[in-house]
Amino acid sequence: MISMNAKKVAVIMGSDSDWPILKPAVELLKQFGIESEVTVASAHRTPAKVRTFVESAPEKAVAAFIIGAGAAAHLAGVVASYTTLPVIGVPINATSLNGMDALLSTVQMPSGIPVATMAINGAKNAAIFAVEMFSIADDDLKKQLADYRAEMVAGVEKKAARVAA
Ligand code: RP5
Repeated sequence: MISMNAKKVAVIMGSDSDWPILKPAVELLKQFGIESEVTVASAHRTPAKVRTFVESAPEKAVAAFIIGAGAAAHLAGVVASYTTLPVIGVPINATSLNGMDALLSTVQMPSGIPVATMAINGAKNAAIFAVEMFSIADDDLKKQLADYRAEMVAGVEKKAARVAA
């Protein structure tokens, strides 16, 4: 059984070439004090590794997955098939189709096995979404999210003032 304190995020990418896109998500999680475990495993090239990693996640206190993959990006869906923990998918722009291939492969899941799909290369939103889920039962994370929003507003206002000057 997952403890209410289980807040680790497992981050899986289909290739090491996806890391520059996923790295900001891991950094953002760290900023919120959320631990992550990162690995490279491919639905196509290393399917056995994917299954073993996902099935061992609960005993490592993993409470959600962030999955990034490009091309025919089945990885998030395959991960979702092995777990009932929430799976957040990040389609990655890795081919001449500019990420549309990955977006459609990630988002068009058959009914019953959901993947919460972010924008193409939208890794930071994946991290924020995970923090939002964890914040449901964590007032400190709620406060951190409110501060993060307030900083965003201040940043936008600062830029707006520059435009208006
Ligand atoms: C996918 O194919 C990976 O997630 C990556 O986005 C894409 C290209 O992989 P490499 O050929 O760079 O290893 O499986």
